[in-house]
This record gives sequence, structure tokens and C-alpha cells, in this order.
Amino acid sequence: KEWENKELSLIGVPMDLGADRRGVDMGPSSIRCAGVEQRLEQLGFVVADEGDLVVRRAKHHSDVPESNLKYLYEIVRVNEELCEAVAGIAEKGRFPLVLGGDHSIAIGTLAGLRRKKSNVGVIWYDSHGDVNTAETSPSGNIHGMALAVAMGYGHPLLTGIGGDRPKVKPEHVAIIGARSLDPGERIFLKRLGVTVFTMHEVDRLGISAVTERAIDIVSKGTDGVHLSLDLDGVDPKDAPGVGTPVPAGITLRESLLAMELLADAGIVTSAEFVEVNPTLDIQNQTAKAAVELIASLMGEKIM
Ligand code: 4U7
Ligand code: MN
Ligand code: MN
Ligand code: MN
Repeated sequence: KEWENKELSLIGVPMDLGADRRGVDMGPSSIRCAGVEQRLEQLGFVVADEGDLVVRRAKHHSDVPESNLKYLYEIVRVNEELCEAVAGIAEKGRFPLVLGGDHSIAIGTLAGLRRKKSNVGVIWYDSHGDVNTAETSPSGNIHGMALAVAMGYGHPLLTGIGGDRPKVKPEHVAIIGARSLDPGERIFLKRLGVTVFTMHEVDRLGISAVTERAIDIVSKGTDGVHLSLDLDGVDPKDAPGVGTPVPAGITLRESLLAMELLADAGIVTSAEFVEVNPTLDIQNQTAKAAVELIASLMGEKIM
């Protein structure tokens, strides 16, 4: 494994402009408060906390002529910075761990990873598909478009971050936990042939078989695997501090098992944990869940 040296860099992206509810900008802070750095150090990682990127609070969101994309320009600027930061971390052979922030930051993360890896596999752990474009989006919120952008679909200012080429191929993507897809997203996912493990598959096969199948898909023909975990993929009973909760999701316990299986497979080379909103949380429960998930992903064992 390339991060056998156990060197890891944390980077926070305090951005909430990609979502309608304010407050996910405090996500990185809440995950730090829940003790992420100490937990990783206990696992033997040498952690460099690179701090947070600067996000400017834009006043108006209707700043794009003839488009419904909210806060496009500032989201592009932040993601360009994130792309550089992640590329720098990956090039040093360190493990990039990105803390969000709304899910639009996956655009910058994946663009940065593309600098080092030409075929990155992606596990998109989320109750949503995040494959809208301006044309299909019911909201205009860019966090619901991040995976489409990474595959090369969307506004050219977004798909052009880190260069015009697509950052991820549809056949290297597996979505886990989907239970809220917009009509346009269903059509798009089918057309591109993206593998989607909805809650139907999680219930029928169980989370372990689903995770094993996802591991197969994202590791075939790829030179690294990125985990993009939206905390709303976890059931809101276990992760209430999210802006777009969707009931009947994957429990925290099942999610921890998924992380353990990923750790055992030894394939994950980068990760991001996004969409924690402490203003909607109960006693930082969701950030604490994120830290548990991170620890399991990075190899923590009960015995
Ligand atoms: B998240 C939504 F319409 N699909 O596009 C949209 F339901 O990063 C939600 O997964 C997107 O939290 C949620 O606005 C984006 C909506
Ligand atoms: Mn989501
Ligand atoms: Mn998401
Ligand atoms: Mn969300």
C-alpha cells in the first residue's frame, strides 16, 4: 500500500454554499472536536492537520446569468484550491482525508486525485446519487451534482476544475445506500451504467455482500480507491446532524462493518466525510459517528 508509511493529511473545507441549509460549514470543526486527530494517532498515523481552506460567504446566489446554479463562482474557486491541496498531499504519498463541508467539495477532491491517478475508483456512500445537472436539478444546489461533475457532466466551470478531462469513469463508481433519487438521476445513472446499491440491495443482500461487490467494482482496472461518504447515507436515527436526512437508511452499525471490510480489503487510498451539520445535531452525535467510521476505515479493530 502506498500509505504504508501511515502518513495522513487532514484538510477541512468549511463550505455550505452547495446546500440549502446553512451549517455544514461547521462540519470540519465538529469532526475535529469529536477527536479525529487523536483517534488516528492512536492507530499509529502521523497526522498533519493542514487546517481549513478559506471560504468566502457570498451574498447573492443568483450570480450566474441564465442558470439556476447557486453560488457557482465561489464553489468553483474553493474547489480549485482543494484540487491543488489534495494533489499536493497525494503527490507526497500521504493519505488525503478531507472533512466537509457540503458534498460539492468532492469535485475538488476528485480533480486533485486525478493528478496522481488516471483511474480512481469511487465508493459514493450516500442516500442520494448526486448526479443532477443544472437541467435536471430540482434545487440548483451543487452538492446534488458533484458525482455527475466528476464524471464530466455539468457546467463547464465545474467540469473544468483541474483540467477538462473527466476525473472518474462511470464503470469505476459504486453508489451505496441510495434511497432518494430524482427522476433525471435515475435515467442518467442507467444511461451511464453506474452501479447503484440502493437500500433494496442492502436489505436483500446485506451490507457485507453489498460492500464486497462494491469493492470488486471499484478495484477492477483502477489505481486507487476514493471513499466519498455523505453522513446522510447513514440512517438519521444514528446521524441526525445532516441537512437532507432520508429515513430508512444504513445503520451506523452496518456502516461500521462496511468500513471494516474496506479496511480489510486494503484498497482505499483517500477519503472524505461530508455533510455533517452540527446545528441540526444532538450533542455532536453525527460528528462522533464520523470519527467512528474514520477509525474503522483506517483499520481500528475491537480485538
Ligand atoms: B447530498 C436533491 F432534489 N437530489 O439535487 C438535489 F432531493 O450531497 C438532493 O447528497 C441533493 O446531500 C442532496 O437538490 C445532495 C434533491
Ligand atoms: Mn446525500
Ligand atoms: Mn451527497
Ligand atoms: Mn446531504
